[in-house]
Amino acid sequence: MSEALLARRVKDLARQRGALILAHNYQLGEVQDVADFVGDSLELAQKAAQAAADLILFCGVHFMAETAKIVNPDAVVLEPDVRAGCPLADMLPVEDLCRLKKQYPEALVVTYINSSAEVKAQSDYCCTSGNALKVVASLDPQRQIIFVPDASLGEYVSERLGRDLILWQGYCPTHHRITPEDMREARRLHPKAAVVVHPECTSGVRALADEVTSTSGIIRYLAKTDYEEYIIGTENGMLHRLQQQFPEKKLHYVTTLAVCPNMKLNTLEKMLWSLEDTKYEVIVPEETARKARLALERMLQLV
Ligand code: CIZ
Repeated sequence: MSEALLARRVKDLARQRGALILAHNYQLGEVQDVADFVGDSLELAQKAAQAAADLILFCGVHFMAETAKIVNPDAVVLEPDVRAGCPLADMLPVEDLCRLKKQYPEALVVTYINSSAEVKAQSDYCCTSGNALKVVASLDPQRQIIFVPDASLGEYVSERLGRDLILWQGYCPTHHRITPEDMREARRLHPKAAVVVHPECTSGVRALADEVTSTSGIIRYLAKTDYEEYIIGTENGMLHRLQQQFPEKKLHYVTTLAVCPNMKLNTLEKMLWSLEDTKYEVIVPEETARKARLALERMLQLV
């Protein structure tokens, strides 16, 4: 079956079933193209919360689908492939966070959205890469802050705000595949390009960029600047959306290795099967969801 026919089937079935399709910026191009909305995890959570549909097909990784379920507990949230996890989220089991909280009983816990529902439920605030600076800056300067699980994002926030944070040594393996050597090579190949990277990249990579920002920030950066060429240092699925939105700009990856294998597990076939068989439903225990929702709501009130 051609990709176009498969895409039409997915769209038709979603319409028949009254399903809303949400896709993350890092999804395969063909998955993004059939979605009702494409965005970062915060934008997707907000869409899920406002969704009139009681069926949501969520194409991203597991913590994102879980977040959609937490903010819209009445909807049935489906993920096309249950194996689409997030190694960064898996680097912080909830037991480790509880131990850290015991070690620093006075500290507030700020948790990056790339985390499990159980970890969110043990947190005071959630944040995304787009609002981490704002969330941390809003907190009492006298309080210690535990920032988990991404140490690169935590270091970036700490440097920008001049504030010490208690960090967990988690990291995104995909963003850490981008090396300073790749950055220098990309700059050599495209000397006129502006370089924008994600804060999940290492400090050595961030230091070589013109701008460090989240995926929604990258879109805004391209919209407000008028370079002809850009080097984009994040998961490479982002270039699909950027190229559609800015066809006149020439875009380059830093490295072809920055591909998240989990994000790429969702395909048009699996989306169709998911809608046909109402699988795989995301379940979050009620008490965990209630506590996690508080941390998410505190973030949303600030932004
Ligand atoms: O928050 C997200 O969606 C992620 C994982 C990255 C970003 O910057 O948007």
